[in-house]
Amino acid sequence: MQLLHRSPPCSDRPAASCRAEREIGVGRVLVDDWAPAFSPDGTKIAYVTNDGDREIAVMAADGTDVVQLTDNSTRDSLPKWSPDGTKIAYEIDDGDKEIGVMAADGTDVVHLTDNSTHDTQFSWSPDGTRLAFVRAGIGVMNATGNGIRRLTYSRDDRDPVWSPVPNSD
Ligand SMILES: [Ca+2]
Ligand SMILES: [Ca+2]
Ligand SMILES: [Ca+2]
Repeated sequence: MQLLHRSPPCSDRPAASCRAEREIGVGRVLVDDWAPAFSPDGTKIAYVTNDGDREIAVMAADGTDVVQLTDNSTRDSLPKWSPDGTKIAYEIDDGDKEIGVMAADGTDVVHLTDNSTHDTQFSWSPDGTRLAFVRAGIGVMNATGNGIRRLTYSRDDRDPVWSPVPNSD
């Protein structure tokens, strides 16, 4: 098993310390990046890298085979693998926040939302067909971006989490 860790925000610490805290430790390989997410099969790690704005990248779980998946002028962050490992949802900050999804190789990018409100804190349903998210309350949409339903309207409602599917084995 492997354990990755994410350190607290840098706040007012010196830049060098901040940089160190943002490194992802993979065995002895350290990467100056953050927000790591293991693929469901444990073979890959998606993470956020910074080239001025932010991009999503993927590497093998041993820190090799780095591939940058996005290359654009928006701030892309918070990669989350679909349960079957074929897609990665991520946050796109274009001034407000949007939710995007792409194939795990960086192709087939779809912006699931495109508006002037913040769409964030998304969570894949266990069957991979839907995403819960936060837009001034909790919402749910199909993983294709359509069928948006707003469930609550309180800005205090955050971090939606799906119940697990009972194991049928
Ligand atoms: Ca970017
Ligand atoms: Ca927008
Ligand atoms: Ca938005």
